[in-house]
Amino acid sequence: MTLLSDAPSLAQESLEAFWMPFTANRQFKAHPRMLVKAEGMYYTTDDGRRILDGFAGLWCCNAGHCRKPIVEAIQKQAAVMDYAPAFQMGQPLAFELANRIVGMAPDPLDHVFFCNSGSEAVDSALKIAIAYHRVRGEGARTRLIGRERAYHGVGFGGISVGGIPVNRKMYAGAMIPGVDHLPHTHNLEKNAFSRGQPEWGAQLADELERLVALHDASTIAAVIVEPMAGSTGVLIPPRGYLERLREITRKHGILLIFDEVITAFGRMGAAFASEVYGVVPDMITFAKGVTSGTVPMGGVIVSHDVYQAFMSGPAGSIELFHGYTYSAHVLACAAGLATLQLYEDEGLFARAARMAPKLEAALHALRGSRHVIDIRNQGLVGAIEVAARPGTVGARGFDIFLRCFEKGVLVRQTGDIIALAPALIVEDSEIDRMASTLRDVLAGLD
Ligand code: PXG
Repeated sequence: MTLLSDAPSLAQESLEAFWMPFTANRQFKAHPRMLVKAEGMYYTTDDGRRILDGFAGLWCCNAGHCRKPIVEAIQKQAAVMDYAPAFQMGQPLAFELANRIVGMAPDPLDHVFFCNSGSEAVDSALKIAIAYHRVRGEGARTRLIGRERAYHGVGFGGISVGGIPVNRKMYAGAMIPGVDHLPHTHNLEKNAFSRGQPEWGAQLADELERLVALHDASTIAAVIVEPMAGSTGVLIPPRGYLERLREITRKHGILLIFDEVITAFGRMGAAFASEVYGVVPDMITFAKGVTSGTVPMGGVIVSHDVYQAFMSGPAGSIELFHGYTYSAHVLACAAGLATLQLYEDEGLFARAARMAPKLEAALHALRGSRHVIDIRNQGLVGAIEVAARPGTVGARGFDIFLRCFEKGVLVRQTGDIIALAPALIVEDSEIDRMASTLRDVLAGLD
């Protein structure tokens, strides 16, 4: 067996066939950055360099890489039962994992629908919301409200409620109808260099009242937001904002969906961001951290009322015509159970909360570095925004990403924002190294 870490570097022409996702393919294929091994907080490249992972892969490897209990659980399960059909058949790990997740979720969220990614979780949640109203006799409630700058994955539902222009414009005419958007909450004039939740902006949630007045509540199925908007460049919710969204949605019988694909499983210093912000939605989408990124898995946790609304037809009938071949895949379930156990055994959510002030201090110490126009953070998430080079949005951000990688630190770039989201096992010294690398890179940047 050839281990990945023993494989020779690929020749240039072997890089052509793979059309890489969300990647500058031509730039990458001219200057490949190839990872071949991972352990704890570190990757190893094909030329043998150790890279400090400042982003938990892509917001997902919350327990750190190649953790033994998770690896062994996957290996063992693969040899016992590789796959079991998910429709009209069951396997025990799926039920066990659902129970475990429900045990961590806020009341009254008590049922889990499984899928394989964040995008599928979002599309599942949106479909459940629309179907929920219909089974209750409110079939006119089909409208969905998202938010500017939101990222809800890449399905047609997700890009429709999403608010990232480059992800939408190519497909503008093909998106699902009946969607509107709240304004985003980013405001540098009011909130630059906030630590934790910014003070200004709760009133932006009142825009929902305006949309309700325009469309009428009887046409609106759900509002979906990321409690902390990650992918767009880390937008922490203003104080009082999520509470107000909850109030308004409840008042009008509109379901509130928190997309916690990034924020669930420890990222914000608790199992769910819902807990951190003290706001309970009707549904929570999750993915990524549930298996610490090891095996693809996603899901939707729904409230008691939402689930029960579907349990009303003839007993032998299928209640929801939705699901995936790999819903609750047995390897993902094995990985999920081992991951959640590891989070508990090592107290990693509490650890994230303990390390958060360290990350905050290290990042805010970069205030005053060249080009920096904002620094923001909460939990084990932080971002540094730099001024764009005139006429070339994102170019400076991409340079920072490349230079950090050259210096052995993996960060994530979105436009001119650099985000950090290390695994929850991160040590003080590793946070210091991320910050000092950024400081050096910023100092030498034009
Ligand atoms: N919802 C949210 C809130 C997400 O952050 C998805 C849905 C989609 O998940 P899948 O598993 O379909 O990719 C995401 C994914 C980044 C970055 O750099 C963010 C994501 C994925 C990759 C990169 O910020 N978020």
